[in-house]
Amino acid sequence: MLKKFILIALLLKATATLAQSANTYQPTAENLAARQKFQDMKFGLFIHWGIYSELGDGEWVMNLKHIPYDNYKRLADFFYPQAFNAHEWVQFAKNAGMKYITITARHHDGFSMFGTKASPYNIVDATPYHKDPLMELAQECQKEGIELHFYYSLLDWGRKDYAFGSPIVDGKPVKGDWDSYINFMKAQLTELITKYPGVKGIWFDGDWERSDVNWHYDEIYGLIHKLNPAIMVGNNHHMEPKPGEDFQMFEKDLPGENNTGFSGKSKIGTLPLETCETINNSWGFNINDRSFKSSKQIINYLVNASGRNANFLLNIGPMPNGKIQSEFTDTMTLVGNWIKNNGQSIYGTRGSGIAPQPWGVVTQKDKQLYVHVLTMPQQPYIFIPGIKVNVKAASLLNDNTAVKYKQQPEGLFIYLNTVKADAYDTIIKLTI
Ligand code: JFZ
Repeated sequence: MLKKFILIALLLKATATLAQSANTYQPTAENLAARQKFQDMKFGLFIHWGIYSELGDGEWVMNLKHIPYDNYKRLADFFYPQAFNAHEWVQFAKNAGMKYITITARHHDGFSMFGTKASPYNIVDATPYHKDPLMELAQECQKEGIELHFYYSLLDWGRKDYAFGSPIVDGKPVKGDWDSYINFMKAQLTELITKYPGVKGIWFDGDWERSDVNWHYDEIYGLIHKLNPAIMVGNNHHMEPKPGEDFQMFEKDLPGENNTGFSGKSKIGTLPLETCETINNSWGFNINDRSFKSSKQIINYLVNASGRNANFLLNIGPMPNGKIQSEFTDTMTLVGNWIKNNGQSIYGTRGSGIAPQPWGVVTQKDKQLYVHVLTMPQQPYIFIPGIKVNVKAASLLNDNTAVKYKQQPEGLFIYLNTVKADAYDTIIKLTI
């Protein structure tokens, strides 16, 4: 009886400490510095690349086309990205004005795009390529001063230990071995963080498939921060951030919007923000998808994200041979040229606290406010409500010509009649 009581008391204490440790995540000074740097970068390249790329139908192709796992696995037998060149990818990102790369280390299909001891189903051991592109990318990123983050899927369409709650789907078991699966992920995450130089973030996805389950985030996030306290942990669970996370992400929505239906539960919190969108309608390579966004649309999205205090992570799906299709390169060259001239109004800025307006947004860096007029208004002026600080000067960012303005208690009027409108974004710099 007494023994039983002591056991229960001990158990209760253990659960209490566990719950506490999960809820009392204290980011280290290095982590807080990493968050600032993350926010300064503003623009990142998202890359979805895997054996699914071979089928040219997106990263969900196994699921969408009902390809049994054992058939799908054959894609590994002939995955040979002969034209993959880490230097080209990093140059693509740099030329586009991007400061970091987030790449799929393992997507829902469960195939590891890196060399791993935790599973033979990986690019080094299971393909004739026998090389580790993520290692080459990590080294190249370090050399070129680009931050590297890894996308990592929580859900897995192939592993036997990844338990499904519902009846068997395409041969996936109902009963798994959850502890084994969690340990597998911890082993892989340890490799990703300790073996690859300069990794700065982990981008989790797939929680939403089994939102009922205990993902052991306290252990997983705890492990990541123990291995490297500065790592930025984010999770695409479409909910409010959980303890142990370092940034909050939005998928296909600017913070505050919910066009996708994904962002309904994610109230904007206090962590750094990031929103992802893709260059056409697909994440992984899709040979039929020609709904390419224009350079103007991409710049618009970047500016709108910056004005809402968020980073923009723009996705491309490279081809199975490792090449990036020319349409993407062409568009991103235009975006990069624009950023070369206007980057000071984006990089290192924060949201100004001024709400988005029908004509655009305002970003801020120290004593500068950058007024981004994305849509020229009908009337020859714009009004910025609620500017209380004294505006000392206003000029056009691209040629420094003075811009007329009038400050009133209710806000600031900026007169555009003498201003030459820019095709992408007319930027007026205010000194406060
Ligand atoms: C997820 C992935 O499934 C997708 O393949 C891609 O990697 C993207 C960036 O992230 O997309 C989702 C996630 C959740 C839902 C839909 C798409 N959802 O909850 O409906």
